[in-house]
Amino acid sequence: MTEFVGLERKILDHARQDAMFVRGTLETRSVIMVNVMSAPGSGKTELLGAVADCLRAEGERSAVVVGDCATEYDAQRLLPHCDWVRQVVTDGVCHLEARMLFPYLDEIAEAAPSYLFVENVGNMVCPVDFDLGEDIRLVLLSTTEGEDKPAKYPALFYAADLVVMTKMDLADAAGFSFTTAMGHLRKVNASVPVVLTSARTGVGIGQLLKELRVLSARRADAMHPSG
Ligand SMILES: Nc1nc2c(ncn2[C@@H]2O[C@H](COP(=O)(O)OP(=O)(O)OP(=O)(O)O)[C@@H](O)[C@H]2O)c(=O)[nH]1
Ligand SMILES: [Mg+2]
Repeated sequence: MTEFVGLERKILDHARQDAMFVRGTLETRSVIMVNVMSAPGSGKTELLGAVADCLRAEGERSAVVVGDCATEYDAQRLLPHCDWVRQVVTDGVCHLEARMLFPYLDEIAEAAPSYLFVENVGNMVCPVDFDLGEDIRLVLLSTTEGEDKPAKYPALFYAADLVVMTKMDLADAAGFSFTTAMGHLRKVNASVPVVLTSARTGVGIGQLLKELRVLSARRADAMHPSG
């Protein structure tokens, strides 16, 4: 048992150091990293395409690393929208880890995006335990998956810096109750900002970008309090 605990601590220490390395590297390049986490199919890729379009329209560059157990489908979908995209195929692993980003850090720096979005593997349990070196944790809840997800997966919603309710265009058809969902969310995270979006209609995408900018500025102030 003692040996197991020792080994677990060593693994976690390594993971923490890896995350610190990623964070430090991106910070020196003024790249804000957003770790995007949610259930499979809740709309991460579609949302990131819409956000990247919005950034491009405002003259800013975006980069995405997308993790999936198998296929490069999501990277192919994002290519027309983003300035730099890479797919990490995890071969069945249910989350991304900071060290998986190491091979791409030089390329990301060269691409000079204002935002690096990391679309984690679709999963509401495992990704939250792994710090990737991100500045912002973005968590999605889609109108088609049920209002109770914050209650069922509290660790994920507790860790969120920003929650996005996606597929609002389907809310009525799915019988989604915003009030019920907010009730569940507020029990696990009383203050996290919430944005309602539809990647199909474009509703809320500008607001999401605004919230990301507020969080980025707050993060920069925390890192350099005097500046
Ligand atoms: N109507 C509607 N459909 C959406 C919206 N966002 C995503 N979808 C659809 O929902 C499905 C899943 O969306 P994805 O963006 O692939 O979801 P994901 O979270 O990236 O999925 P994984 O990468 O498999 O975890 C696709 O068919 C999308 O076209 C939305 O805002 N409205
Ligand atoms: Mg996806």
